[in-house]
Amino acid sequence: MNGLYLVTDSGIAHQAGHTLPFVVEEACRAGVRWVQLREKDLTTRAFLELGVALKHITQHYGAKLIINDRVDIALAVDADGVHVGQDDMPHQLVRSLIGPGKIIGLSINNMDELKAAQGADLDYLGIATIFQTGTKQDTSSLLGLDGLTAICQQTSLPTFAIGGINATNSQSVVKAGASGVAVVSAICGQTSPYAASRELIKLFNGV
Ligand code: TZP
Ligand code: MG
Repeated sequence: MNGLYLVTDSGIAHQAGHTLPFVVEEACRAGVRWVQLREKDLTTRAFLELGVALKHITQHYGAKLIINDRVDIALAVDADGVHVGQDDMPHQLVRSLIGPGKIIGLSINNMDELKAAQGADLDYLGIATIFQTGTKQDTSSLLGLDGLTAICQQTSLPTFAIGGINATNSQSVVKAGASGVAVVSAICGQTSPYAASRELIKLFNGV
């Protein structure tokens, strides 16, 4: 499985003229096998409906569907897992709710948060924020490639780097030690999410 992780933002998809299910279908068709439904401005009902739609698409392509923040939605759509940040439901509680067979990802913004997560029952770490991004307003301070390397060297968990990653810099991120790259605008905001995904996968495989 390649290490490209699509994190959704339906606002960015709409600005580019796409529905979110279209973006996810095109990305999966191109080979993306990790999809995170991350929506901050939707009602519970709309979030759920998108979750159901994305579950059908990801299941068809054999891609993992991870739900950001919302354990209830993950359970309701039988997603593959949940991604939480430092201010969300504690990952131990997420595990007790979703069970041992599901995936849990945790966002890590610095070395202290990494230390706190050492030995935890997690499946991967999201490492934020690597580069400047217009997608998320309240980002942590930028790690850059050196900060990313320092964190990746201290964990044996798979790591997905996120924040400002695109076709120009993705290979440097993998070379810095990340096992995968997570992107929002580099797929959701592109004229062709299919072509953008193909290019990112090609670059990933070429490292
Ligand atoms: N967490 C840290 S930065 C970010 C998230 C969800 C947004 C990344 O978006 P983009 O468009 O890939 O820079
Ligand atoms: Mg969160």
